[in-house]
Order: sequence, then structure tokens, then C-alpha cells
Amino acid sequence: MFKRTLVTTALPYANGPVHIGHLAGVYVPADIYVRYLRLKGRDVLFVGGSDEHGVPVTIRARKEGITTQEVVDRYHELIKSSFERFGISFDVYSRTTSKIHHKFASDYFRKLYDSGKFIEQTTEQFYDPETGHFLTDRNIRGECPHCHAAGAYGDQCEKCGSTLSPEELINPYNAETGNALVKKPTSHWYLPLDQYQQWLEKWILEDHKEWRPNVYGQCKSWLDGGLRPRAVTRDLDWGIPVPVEGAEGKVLYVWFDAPIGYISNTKELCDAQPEKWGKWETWWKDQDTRLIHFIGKDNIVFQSRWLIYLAG
Ligand code: B3M
Ligand code: ZN
Repeated sequence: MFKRTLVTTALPYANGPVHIGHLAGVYVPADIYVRYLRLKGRDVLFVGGSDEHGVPVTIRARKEGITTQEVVDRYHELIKSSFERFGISFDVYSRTTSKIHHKFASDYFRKLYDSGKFIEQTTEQFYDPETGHFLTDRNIRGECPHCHAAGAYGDQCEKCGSTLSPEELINPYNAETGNALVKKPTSHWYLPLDQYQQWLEKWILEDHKEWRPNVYGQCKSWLDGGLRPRAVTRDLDWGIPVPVEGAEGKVLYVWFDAPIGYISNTKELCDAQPEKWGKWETWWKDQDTRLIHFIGKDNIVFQSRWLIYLAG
């Protein structure tokens, strides 16, 4: 039997309030489970926090005409107090803009970088010459190459349902400004997941048959399809700067840094009350700790990829 249980809940984006679907799907079930373990006298730590990086918060800032910092300050407070008023009994609820998290996530990247775990690749990406920004797939729109509907997204046409890549759109433009886009080369760091294919097949498909059937099934289908390198950095002016010389204007991909928030928030709690909680390493590295993640189903792909970085 495990000696202790670490329970994490998905870190909500600080770009809007939590709604009842989040509570019902993730936070209330996690809270019930944690309260049950506590009543049984088990050693348990319950971690939450706000996810304050990534494109979603920057979009909200432009929509509301305020700074990104103001957006995350506003929604972090709102979300945190909603959880409190709802009786979700987190042991720690912090945020990914905290100093501890910035340093922790930055060091985490640097450690992988220094040990040669990343590959650097240059690709051509869509760029808005007027705003000086590279765009994410969802922020690019244009004519659908299949049904010719106007305003299809860079990842999907909502009219005919086809999955798209931005390259396929006819006359792509910036969804927010309407500006026409050009292609420009940019370099990023990738984790070559293909190099770990064999090891992952064993680690997931053989050693983790206890994962939920839908999670296991999704992982199996990616493994069966063959893994590919994944970029862990982005061109964005909001986030944790890539700690490498010459990487100005680049930040860690939000799905690289946010799950590290589970660890840095644990560290924040343990550093503040070591006599009560002990060392963060015990919660994250000891074989006798059971780790349970409560997440929404849309998060499975990202969360699983991150577990791979962690296990690797
Ligand atoms: N913020 C996605 C979401 O809210 C994301 C979860 C992060 S968990 C590390 O759907
Ligand atoms: Zn279409």
C-alpha cells in the first residue's frame, strides 16, 4: 500500500470565472476523495492553483482593454474565492505567476536543455507584420479549402467539420485584427517523443494498466500512430522566458509550465510549513507516494505528454 497520496486538480486558466461544469467535473469529485482519505486518517496533500500563462489570458486582456497582469490578478482572486466559498479544501492554492513557480519551471527547462534532451528546429510560421506577432492556429482564419466557407479556423472548419492546418486555408488572416499574414521562419525547442516510443509503450501500456480506460485508450492510439517531436516553446510576450541566450521573445509553452505548477505549488506549501508537510521531494519523488490527477477530458492529451516529461 502507498504511504501517502498527492491529489492535484487541473489549474484553471485565469481568464474567466470557474463555472459549474468545472466544479462538477473536477473540483468537487477531487474534494470528496480528499476528505474521504483525511477521514480515514491517511496522509494526503491536495494541490490547486491558477494557470496564468498562455494565449487565452492574452486574448481576454485585448478583449477587455486591460493588461494581461490585470486579467490574471482579477480572475485568480475570483476563482480562488469561488473555491473557498464552495468549500473546496485545498491545502495550497497558488498561481503560475508566482516567483517560486517561475524559477522552478525555468530551471526545469534548463536542466532538460543542458542534458541535451531537446532538439532545435526552424519552421515557417504565420506572422502578422503589423502587430509583429506570430499566431497560433486558433487565431488564424481564412477560407476553407474544402467547402469554401469564409472564416474557417487554422485548426478546423466549423461549417464542414474538416480538421485543418493553417497552411491549408485560402487567404489566411489574423482572427483578431483581420490583417493579412505572411510566413516567417522561427526556431523552437522540441522534445523528440519519437525517441522514447519503445520505453513509453512499456511504461504506459504495460506498467500503467490502472489508468482510466479513456486515458489509456487515447494514449494507446497515439502510440499506435507513432509519436512525433513536440515544441515546448512559443513566440509570445507573456509567460516564462526561455532561459537560453538568443531566445528573446520566446516563452515556455503554457502546457510545459502549467503542470510544473503542481510541483512548485507543493514546494511553496512545504517550504512555508516544513514541520507539517515535510519536503516537496517526498511528495513527488518517493516511490511510496500515490499521485492522482483530477482533470477534464479535454486535458488528457496535454497532461499525458507532461507525465512523459516528468517520468523521463
Ligand atoms: N489550464 C486547461 C484548462 O483549463 C489548463 C489546465 C492546466 S493543468 C496543468 O482547460
Ligand atoms: Zn469547410
